[in-house]
Amino acid sequence: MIYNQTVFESFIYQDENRDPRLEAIAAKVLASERITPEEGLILYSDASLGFLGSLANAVRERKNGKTTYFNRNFHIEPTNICVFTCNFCSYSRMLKEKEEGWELSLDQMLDLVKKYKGQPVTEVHIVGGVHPKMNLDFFIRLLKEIRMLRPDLHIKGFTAVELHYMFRKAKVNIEEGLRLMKSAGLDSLPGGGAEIFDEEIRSKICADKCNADEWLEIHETAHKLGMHSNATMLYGHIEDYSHRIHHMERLRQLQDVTGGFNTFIPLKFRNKGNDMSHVPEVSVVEDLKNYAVSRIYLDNFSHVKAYWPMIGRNTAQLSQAFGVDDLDGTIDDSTKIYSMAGAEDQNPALSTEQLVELIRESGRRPIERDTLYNVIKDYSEELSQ
Ligand code: V47
Ligand code: SF4
Repeated sequence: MIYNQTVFESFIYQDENRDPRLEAIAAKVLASERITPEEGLILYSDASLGFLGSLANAVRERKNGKTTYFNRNFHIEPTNICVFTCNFCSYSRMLKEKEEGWELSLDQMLDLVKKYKGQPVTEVHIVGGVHPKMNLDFFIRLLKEIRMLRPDLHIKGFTAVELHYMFRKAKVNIEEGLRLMKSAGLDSLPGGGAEIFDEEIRSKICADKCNADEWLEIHETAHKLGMHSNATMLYGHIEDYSHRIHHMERLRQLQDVTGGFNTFIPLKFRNKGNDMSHVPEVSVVEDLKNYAVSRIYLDNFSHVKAYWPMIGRNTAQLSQAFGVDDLDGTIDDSTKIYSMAGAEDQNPALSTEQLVELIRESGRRPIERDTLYNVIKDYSEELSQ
């Protein structure tokens, strides 16, 4: 065990306001036992930030030691035109609002890939709106061409929402569609589109896109075909703690069956420029609490990622003491999803040196990984210099 259990327990049990329910939860977590949904709710409602941080950090260090991972990737966002109307989205434009929208041609996207020729990126992340004219055939061509240009690159692309729409239009079922995408070069799926699985909340924030069962079915099928994927949760809007626990419970259950999820990524709702601007954003304390409860609850997920372009560099640093072991990538400014929603980093770009320094300053061991968490480079050697 990497942490000192006796010191940890005495820290927890000496709390002046000892709560037997929290003590029982801590004992379970330290014994690597799974907590129940009810216990998850107690953590959200009644545990102090210090308690949550200590417990989440114990889980984090048991699973990943002092390591914080990052990768080198770039984004392709084929379009921000979208047939759906998610109320929280600041990014999408409808076809009729074309002046603010973009749609990249196949050649424009391939030019982006060529721009990274010779650069040590290991992943391309393809994500965007849902354009009615960009169909399955178009994306199969894109995947094949990227594969030819960069056979070494891991292609992580297309949320379950995008896939659900393009498969339905092409009249193929989920398994056929995923097999076609996989043989064209798709390696894994990003975690987007999950939002909140509770159908009542979902109907209020993103009524018209694929539902929770469909999202989960696409990920389950991908896992069965040997593809990995991520899972997100959009939090801090009109949901309550019970909806977050329900969301994570469904993910935990699927992960028990397939083991195909790499990483859990909580996404903080940002309120600029969308139809939910009247909903205030939650505090940094709430962000840290949420990372910690996720880390404790999702006992079968190896990694919890803080997506720094959205929460900012300072919270990203702090999050590593609250369960987070992954800070995504050294992305350049090729993503607009968060800058359009009011994120801290309007032009998200961090060099490898800056990201390594940010991790090092937090007392963690920076390791560059590939998409599947194979180690590319251990930067801890450079720590002592
Ligand atoms: O599903 C949209 C979110 C997601 C807002 O898998 C918003 O490695 C906050 O899934 N405030 C797409 N969030 C991005 C995504 C992602 C990002 C980074 C890494 C990975 C990965 C996946 O963006 C959407 C939605 O939940 N989003 N608008 C907003 N206003
Ligand atoms: Fe479209 Fe995705 Fe925005 Fe929803 S979140 S409107 S599906 S781009």
